[in-house]
Amino acid sequence: MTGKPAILVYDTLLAHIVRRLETHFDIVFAKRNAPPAISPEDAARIRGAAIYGRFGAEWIDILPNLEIISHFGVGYDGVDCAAAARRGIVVTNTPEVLNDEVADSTLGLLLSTIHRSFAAENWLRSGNWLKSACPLAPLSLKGRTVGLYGLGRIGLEIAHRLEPFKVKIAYHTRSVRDDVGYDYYPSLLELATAVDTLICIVPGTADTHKSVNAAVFSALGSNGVFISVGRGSSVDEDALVTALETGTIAAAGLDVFYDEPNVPERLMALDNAVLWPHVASATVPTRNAMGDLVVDNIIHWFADGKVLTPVPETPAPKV
Ligand code: NAP
Ligand code: 8YV
Repeated sequence: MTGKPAILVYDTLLAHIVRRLETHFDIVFAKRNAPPAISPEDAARIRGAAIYGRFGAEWIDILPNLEIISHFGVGYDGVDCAAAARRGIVVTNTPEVLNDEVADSTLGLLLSTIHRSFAAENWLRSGNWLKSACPLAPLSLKGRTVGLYGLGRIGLEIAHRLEPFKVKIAYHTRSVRDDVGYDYYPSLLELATAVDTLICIVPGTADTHKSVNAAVFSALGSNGVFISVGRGSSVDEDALVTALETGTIAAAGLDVFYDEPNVPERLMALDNAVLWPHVASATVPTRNAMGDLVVDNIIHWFADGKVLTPVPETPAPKV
């Protein structure tokens, strides 16, 4: 022990983060998605945590001197912010630095889903092209109306990227925005009824939990395309699979799932679904930028008691 503040770090966190943290702090590694396994001595000396995904009361309650939880990712639905707030612990996340990457990925997922790029490449790689032309993609982006469920930092970047594709754009959020000209719908069902393409980019919360359900898919319709890049918890995944199997909707492109990394076999068997392993922000430059924000929040906290990006549930002095 060096007398430096001790930081608990999930063992699968980006190496870039660990390298930077090691120069300033003592590191105590912990297994992610496993019950806490830490000595009482280490638990007592830990003052910060660099984590991602789940970090619940089972961790917070055994770290008596924890001051900051720095989450790698803008969505921090796995962190028990209520438990942190009760203890006066600040939680930080990594907003803004990934907006463009996720928006770019979303357009890629949308186009891959509509043009069935995966099927076309498989057609070539399997040698079928030597025998016959690749089957036509049944759908096109041309003439579509795209609804955004969520129009925040990332949703707005997605909308801006959609404009050159000459599609109509609409959205549903809890409060209407006065800085955009897109059609607003006060409910998700009304939005789904009005569009043929739905992009989910809302946080995982109690309100959004399984909000994209069978009624929404029915309203989206048989020419419907569903793109999921927010949280899998916002989607009734059984209803989605059934909608794809029965032709209630035409296709889906999914970057997030209800029980990651587990994906239902019924979904894996479908040829009208594009499935990505939660990679919308997964490029080296963007993940390094996210990682820098994780580290800089911790460095600032111990240097001057301020942070760059506190979450709303645990307000703290900002740099
Ligand atoms: P943000 O700026 O906070 O935007 C969230 C948007 O969702 C806002 O427009 C908000 O508007 C809307 N919203 C929230 N709750 C709602 C509800 N119950 N009903 C309708 N609309 C609701 O967040 P962001 O930075 O854009 O990120 C959004 C989410 O994307 C993150 O929380 C994360 O879960 C996910 N994400 C996924 C990836 C990936 O790799 N796939 C990467 C980054 C982020 P109102 O407050 O007006 O309702
Ligand atoms: C990351 C994300 O994959 O930022 C988010 O909310 O979903 C992605 O950028 C994830 O948070 C890292 O676990």
